[in-house]
Amino acid sequence: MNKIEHLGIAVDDLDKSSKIFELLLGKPVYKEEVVDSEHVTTLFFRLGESKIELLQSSSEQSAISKFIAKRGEGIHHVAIGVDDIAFEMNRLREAGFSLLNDEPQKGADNKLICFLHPKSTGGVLIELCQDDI
Ligand code: CMX
Repeated sequence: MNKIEHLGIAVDDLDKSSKIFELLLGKPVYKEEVVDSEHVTTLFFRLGESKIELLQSSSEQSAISKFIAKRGEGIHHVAIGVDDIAFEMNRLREAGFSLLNDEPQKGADNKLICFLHPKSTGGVLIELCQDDI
């Protein structure tokens, strides 16, 4: 595990929230991506070695839609960069964490990803991310 790769923030309205974060961070969005498999549209800001990802739901089935209905807008997940996602998934599974995927999945921003259930991590949704190159 090598860094906080990004913080994911669930928002109702990407246009409105991207203006707030552009003003806050003093820089523009560098990437917008629709992730059909997750039913979300995402925007990314660079922040040193890390990023901030804004996530807006594109369907009522999405995890973001459910999260906002229950908890409102705000920090949704912490993504940790890893060198070897298969190794970390095995290590965490053996340590008793609850992984939401058996195999790494393709995620936004050219990453291989795996989520850990927040019930096994003290209430924080954790995403593992490895560069998919
Ligand atoms: N952070 C912390 N807790 C969370 C959470 C989150 N992001 N999302 C849900 N929870 C909590 C809920 O509050 C609830 O707790 P209580 O039982 O105490 O009320 C519990 O987890 C179960 O929540 P739920 O609303 O019933 O939701 P589900 O169990 O259906 O799903 C989860 C929860 C984490 C399994 C699901 O959101 C998931 O699969 N997430 C991974 C995928 C994802 O988040 N995709 C969007 C981002 C994609 C991207 O980054 O590109």
